[in-house]
Amino acid sequence: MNYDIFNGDADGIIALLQLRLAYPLDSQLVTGVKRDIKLVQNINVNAGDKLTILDISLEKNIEAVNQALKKGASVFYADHHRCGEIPTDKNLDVNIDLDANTCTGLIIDKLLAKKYHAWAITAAYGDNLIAKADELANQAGYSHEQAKQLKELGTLINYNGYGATVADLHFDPATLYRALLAYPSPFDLLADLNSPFYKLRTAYQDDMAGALAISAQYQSKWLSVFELPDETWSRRISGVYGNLLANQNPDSAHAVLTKNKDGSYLVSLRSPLHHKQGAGDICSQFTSGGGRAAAAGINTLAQSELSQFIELVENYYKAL
Ligand SMILES: [Mn+2]
Repeated sequence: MNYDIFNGDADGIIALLQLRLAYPLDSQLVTGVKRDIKLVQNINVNAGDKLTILDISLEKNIEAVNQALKKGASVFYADHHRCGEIPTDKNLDVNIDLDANTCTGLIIDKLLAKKYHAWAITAAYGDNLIAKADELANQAGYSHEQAKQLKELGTLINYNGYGATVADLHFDPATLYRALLAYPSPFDLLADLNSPFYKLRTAYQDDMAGALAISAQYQSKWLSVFELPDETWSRRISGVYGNLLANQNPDSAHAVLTKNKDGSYLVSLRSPLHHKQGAGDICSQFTSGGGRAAAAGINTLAQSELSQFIELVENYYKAL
């Protein structure tokens, strides 16, 4: 059995998209909302199975990966999140790069010698590596207008991954992946007025209007905190809204809070774009937190922990 296990965001979807455009394979898709990163544990592995795992932290999946290897499966792993100690096994092919200016889509792009380069650039835009993606688009000879289109597409696919459950999303990431597989180039997708791009664009504009109408509940030189209501649209827009805020004010960190059903907060933290560090380490100090240096989150932060969180973030960036 082949399993394609991938994060449900733009980077995860487009990493797999490039791989399967290059090497078509009948596989079972395993994915979820963007925050659902412990995906490897969801499958029942047998000897001889082939697992392709993309854009989810090895550290968070290490037990399931080790178990799969022990059962005789082979694993191809590509990612750019915290990895912890990487096991050595002849059946484990690891392609991990923790550089803050790369993403899984770009790691796969390198392996495929830029075969689906426009898609890879779209993944980089989707993972909010705007400067890097601009540079690659320029090097590849795309016009400013084309780069803008890839940026919008990446942002929209990324936006689709945010939600508490797949039911919050406009497209199940597996469905979106299958729909995108019809387009060897993102420009083909943009040319198709019936493509998911146009549905996502309208939905995004509606959700973003809701977020922009809310002002900061806390603001200092180092951090701004925004709280969105307990609504489906909030859970969809929070991460992308965090990216927008980070791009607007690159010297400050930004946290977007969304109320969970139990009254706790779902937290999206973006480090200042000019200091892409610390977010993952800060969020990891909370039980349900994790992520990368530039972008991280906490699944459940108790209301009573909010002031502690704000203090941690401010002390971290103040000290830089
Ligand atoms: Mn990624």
